Amino acid sequence: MKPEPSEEPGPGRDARPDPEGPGRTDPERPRETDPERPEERGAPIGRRVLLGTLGLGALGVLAASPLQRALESFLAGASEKDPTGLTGLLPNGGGFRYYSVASSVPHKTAADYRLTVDGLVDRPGSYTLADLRALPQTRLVHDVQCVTGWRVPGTPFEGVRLSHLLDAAGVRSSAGAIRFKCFDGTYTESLTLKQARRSDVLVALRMQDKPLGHDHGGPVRLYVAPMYFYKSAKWLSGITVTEDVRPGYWEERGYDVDAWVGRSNGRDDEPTS
Ligand SMILES: Nc1nc2c(c(=O)[nH]1)N[C@H]1C(S)=C(S)[C@@H](COP(=O)(O)O)O[C@H]1N2
Ligand SMILES: [Mo]
Repeated sequence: MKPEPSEEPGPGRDARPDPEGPGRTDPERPRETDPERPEERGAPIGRRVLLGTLGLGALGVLAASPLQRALESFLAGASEKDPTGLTGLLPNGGGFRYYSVASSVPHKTAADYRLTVDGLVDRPGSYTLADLRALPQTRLVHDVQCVTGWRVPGTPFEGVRLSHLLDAAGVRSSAGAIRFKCFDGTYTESLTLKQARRSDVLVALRMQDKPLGHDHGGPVRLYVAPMYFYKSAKWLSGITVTEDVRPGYWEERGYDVDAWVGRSNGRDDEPTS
């Protein structure tokens, strides 16, 4: 049996851009009537509990790993829709939701993980996990905000500043943007060079003061503190310096390329950085 993905579906599924822009949706509207906003196809709590059992649980088993993951996805999904907030007190709620546009993602360890840096640079190269761990680490604590509405307060991320890797590679003067690739084989992201050089943009190795687990995009994910969480590409495998910005996976499907929290996607959330 093929489980129905309940969140951010895989390529080709309801993946049409919303001509009005994602932010125009009334958040109170039943989400399942709005296929143009794939990230938001949730359901009120009653339906969500039922769907969670059939859908999110199955997704957890399929795309993530064990029961624990399925439980977390389920509880996080439930707490997002629960006006009382009581489910937020349940163990393992966490506030995070598991998202992957790929139905399965290979696991990478210190033995086989590589991050390549190439494109418009003088010194293209490749980093192992040990290489990245040996570089200066920066720890930042900000709220995480997903464009579908959920927010997780004060989450520590730690890793190497992207600007450090760019400086090490020697970015050429013709460069204007960065393209990010992921080892899930599907997801992509982008930043302008100016955004990428900000001190609150990390190639993150740790989250919540633990090594980044597979479900959160480990061993290495991008972390773009001031932007909606879709910018923070999980399972980061490639950094390519380009001339111009190329829209990423969700951006080709209607999300804003400049994803500042509170100043994009038609939303007015409190900034995160
Ligand atoms: N490779 C990859 N990165 C991704 C995504 C994805 O589907 N694949 N989803 C994005 C979105 S929309 C969000 S909200 C966050 C979710 O991160 P989490 O699964 O750690 O909660 O990852 C972002 N990075
Ligand atoms: Mo998101």
